Amino acid sequence: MKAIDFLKDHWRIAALGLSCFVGSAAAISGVGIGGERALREAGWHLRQHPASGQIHIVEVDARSIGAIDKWPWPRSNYARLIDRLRQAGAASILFDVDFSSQSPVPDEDAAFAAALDRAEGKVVLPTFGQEAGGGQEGWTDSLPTAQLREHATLAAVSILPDADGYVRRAPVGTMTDGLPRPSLSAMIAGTDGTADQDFPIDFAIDPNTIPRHSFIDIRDGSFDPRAIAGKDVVIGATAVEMGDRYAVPNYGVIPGVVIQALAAETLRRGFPREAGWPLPLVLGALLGWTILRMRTRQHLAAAILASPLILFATSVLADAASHWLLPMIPAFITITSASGLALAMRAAAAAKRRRMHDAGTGLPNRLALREAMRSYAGIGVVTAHLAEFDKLAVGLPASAVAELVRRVRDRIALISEGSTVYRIEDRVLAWRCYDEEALEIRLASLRSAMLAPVEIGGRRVDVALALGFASEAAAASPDRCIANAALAAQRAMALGERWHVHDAGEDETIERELSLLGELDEAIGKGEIHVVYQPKLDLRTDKIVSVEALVRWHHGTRGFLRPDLFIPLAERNDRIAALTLHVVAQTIADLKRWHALGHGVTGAVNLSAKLLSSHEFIAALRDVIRDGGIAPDALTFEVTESAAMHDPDAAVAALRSFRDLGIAISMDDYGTGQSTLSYLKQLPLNELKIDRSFVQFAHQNRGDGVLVRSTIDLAHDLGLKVVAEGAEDPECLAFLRAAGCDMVQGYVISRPVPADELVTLLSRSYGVAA
Ligand code: G
Ligand code: G
Ligand code: MN
Repeated sequence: MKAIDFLKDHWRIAALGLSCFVGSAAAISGVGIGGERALREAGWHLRQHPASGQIHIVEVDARSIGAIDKWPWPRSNYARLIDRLRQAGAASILFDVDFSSQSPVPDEDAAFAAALDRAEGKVVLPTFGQEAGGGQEGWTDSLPTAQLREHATLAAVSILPDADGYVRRAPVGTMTDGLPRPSLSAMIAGTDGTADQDFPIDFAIDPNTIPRHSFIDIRDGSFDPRAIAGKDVVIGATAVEMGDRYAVPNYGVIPGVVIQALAAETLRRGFPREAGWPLPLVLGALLGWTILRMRTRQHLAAAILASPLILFATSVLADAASHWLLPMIPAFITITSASGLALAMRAAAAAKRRRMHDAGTGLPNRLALREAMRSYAGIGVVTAHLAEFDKLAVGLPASAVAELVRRVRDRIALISEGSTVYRIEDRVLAWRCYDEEALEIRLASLRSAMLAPVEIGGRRVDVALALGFASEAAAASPDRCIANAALAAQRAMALGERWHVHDAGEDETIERELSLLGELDEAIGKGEIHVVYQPKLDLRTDKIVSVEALVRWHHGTRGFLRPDLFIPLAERNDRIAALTLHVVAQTIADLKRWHALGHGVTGAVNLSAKLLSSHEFIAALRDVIRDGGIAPDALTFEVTESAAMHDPDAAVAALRSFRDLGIAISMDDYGTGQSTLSYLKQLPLNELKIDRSFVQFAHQNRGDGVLVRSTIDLAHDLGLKVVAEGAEDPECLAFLRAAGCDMVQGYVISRPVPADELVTLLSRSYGVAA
């Protein structure tokens, strides 16, 4: 379990690292600026609050313009305004009105200058920044006329929209011709700062709450002076036709003078502190980590939903509480990425969980077992193979089969000592074993538990289990161990054992068989399958009258392979018909050559029991005999006793069909099976071959001798020819001759030899003296 947790945390750390990287990359590349603005606007909405009331606006509004009815206004109007404000006790009087050119009437300027003088420096006049013309770089300020600025303080009222046309920031001061000058807002707020420094305007302050007065009302004294006392008064145009209007976030297009007032209100709170993105990114990383660590779906959902709110609230609170402005988008991107990765991880984990479970029963499957074996070691894997599973699957609905498997699982769980039970195949359950000691006892109790039928949907179903075991240490991989255990249960089933322990020797056999099987198909084509012949001597004529065809495989790399090795393999894997047809064809070809040389010899081919019930084989055999162009009575099939015993009716039918083709039938290995001669009477036989275990010592061993002699007599009574096989010495041959045997096959005559060598044997005579 530890190892898995560790891996999972690695995953999380990597996911967090990636998320932070994406967040940082967004910050550095500046792609988040739109989001940052949107976020800030949302924050302003949330924190929206009224202005302080310290700053008042005197509007050059439509009504005033209508009342004065001359533009530009004669400057005596401004003079009267200043006097009114001064008398009302205004703290400062700041103009956002252009006085850079002289009035057409000099008296008007003089009146204004006099009012400025009376105000004793309380009045601030604006300088407007504009791009320097005439090919010069930088900015120049257009100042109020010399006559006016003599009695006033100057402040910059430049407004610098962003590239998208929105005004979001205001300068603290401007630098003109090497001369620093404070901005109007800095002047009102009394902020010290560096020229060319700027700051973000706080649009949480509602511009509509800044107290406003119509110019004409102030000029004419129709206002409450107490409202103005101690206030900073900014005078500027708000009438649409004056054109001094700018787009700002959240409030549409507003007059420049209002922006000045807002900027001043902003600074009155203190200078806004703009933090870099790394600080909020750390918060984003912490939240991202929390998201990545959530275990349950509910917690994850809560973390994913709460994190952006926390980030947003943090930014709003930081601004509200201490005028900190935090760029949040990189942190947002970080948590978004972490959320995405957490969800992806969850989806992947869910998919994995689905892959690791059997759909029918919900039990963990082979994959899950393999995974568990990779994580921690056990002693071995035990498997339970449900006998007759196919019958159950056919006889019961799918849900009942699943229920049945779960019931079996429950019984296994009673003895598996807390081990998880896996369904590794439809019919095979498996669990892990951690202590071998009581295993056999536990399996015995499982077997006795299985004696009670399982009740499914009112039906009682008997389930038998074949059990297998394979050691984990002995297997090269978990997969291999599982396969070994499954194979062991299958072996137990096939062998009728209670349980079977896999052993490595079986592996080797299987491996060899598997690779041989693949090669066997090719071997026939490549000419690696040969046929050798062992003569049968006719004791009456002392001539070789027949030969037994014995197959040989000269394997390219393994050398000479004995038939005991590959015949059973071919039988189990449906290759025996092809192989036998090959032997038959080869034997026919060789017989034809010998016949041509004048030797009237017959050939015997061994026939596997499997072929007795194969209609395809009989059909193909007909073709081979026809194509071979030889009289079928030159052929004999040797069939073992056990083959004929296995399914007597089928055997009789098959042998009949061979006989109908003209082929003689010989009973091979006689004496090793359970049959009696009287039983054999029912089979269409021509010949009996007494097994070499009786023949070999018949001349020395009295019992064998009696057996061989009586068998010969009885066979003769049934009209069968008798062949004694396995005669190795002349004394044995003499005994068989005396016993009246018809033919002898054995080393005393010849070992099996290739077709060419046989020709010389055929012309020899085998007299008693030989
Ligand atoms: O001498 P030898 O090792 O070939 O014989 C081993 C066994 O292989 C014998 O029992 C023999 O019957 C069997 N055998 C040899 N050739 C064939 C064949 O072509 N078909 C079958 N089914 N068995 C064969
Ligand atoms: O079962 P079948 O009759 O097909 O057996 C033929 C097998 O008997 C072949 O493997 C062949 O090599 C073997 N064989 C034939 N003659 C003798 C013999 O005299 N002694 C021994 N030991 N084996 C023999
Ligand atoms: Mn044989």
